[in-house]
Amino acid sequence: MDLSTKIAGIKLRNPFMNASGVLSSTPETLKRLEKNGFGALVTKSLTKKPKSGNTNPVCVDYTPDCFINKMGLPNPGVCNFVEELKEYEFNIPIIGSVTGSSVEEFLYVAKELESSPAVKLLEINISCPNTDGDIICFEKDYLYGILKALDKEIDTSYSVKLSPFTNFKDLIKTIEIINQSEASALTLTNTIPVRVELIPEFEIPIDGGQSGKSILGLSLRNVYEASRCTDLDIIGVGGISGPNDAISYIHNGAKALQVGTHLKHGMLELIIPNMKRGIIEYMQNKGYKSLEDFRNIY
Ligand code: RRO
Repeated sequence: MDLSTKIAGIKLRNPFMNASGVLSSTPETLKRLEKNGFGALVTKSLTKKPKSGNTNPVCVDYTPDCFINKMGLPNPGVCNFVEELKEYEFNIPIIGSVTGSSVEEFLYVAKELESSPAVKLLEINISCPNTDGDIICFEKDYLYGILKALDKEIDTSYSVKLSPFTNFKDLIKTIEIINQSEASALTLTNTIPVRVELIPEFEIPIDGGQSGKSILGLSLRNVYEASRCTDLDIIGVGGISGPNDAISYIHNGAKALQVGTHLKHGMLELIIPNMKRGIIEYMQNKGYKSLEDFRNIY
């Protein structure tokens, strides 16, 4: 059974990736993840300078299979990451996650990642909920400026990672801007910005990003709406914990899938093999030969 797919023309042996930031902060952890059956691996979002991130608690279990995180972009800085990456060889594509707080920083990080032969695609993260400023993807001029700068100076294909929109007209307007750029793909979606109080565990409220099962419906709707207004490849992410979730994302237009929160539950080495097995069973029952046979069917 053929589970292969293509994102930005890059062939993947299967559609599964880890979501950026989940178990992926060093090249060594990516190398360990490679053994767990993924089709591609995504780095932690990288900035120009190293960042230590926020102080604990940075990630709390909120409801079953749902996290709230305020990691605050902890990462070793792009140059250190790329240097360390040279020590490893990968048999699957590495996707470099690019972030920053100015157009110049996005460009700097993208250029550094592009210099690494392991990095086959960039994911432009303009949707981190844990920055000091506004979430970039909601600021159309800023978004346009970043994409124009990338198009001028970067050759590597890229996917743009958006926040989950609740106003779908706004999502479509944002995608219209991305459609004018050289982006090859969309990653939908990042975590939802929320505020929670965990009484009596912590004395202060936590502003952070909500992930896991509780965001599946919203992320899936974003994938569906996007697939109706763009030909960009779509990478679906948000609440995928079993084959049926993965199949839903493909039905609604996704060509690849990222698993995040669920990687922290259960046995890591079984998660992707179990999802693949479930998809193969579904395909056998329906007589499908490839993922394209049941993608975007609505
Ligand atoms: O590091 C984080 O706080 C973080 C990032 Br960069 C992101 O894109 N999404 C998220 O929920 N947390």
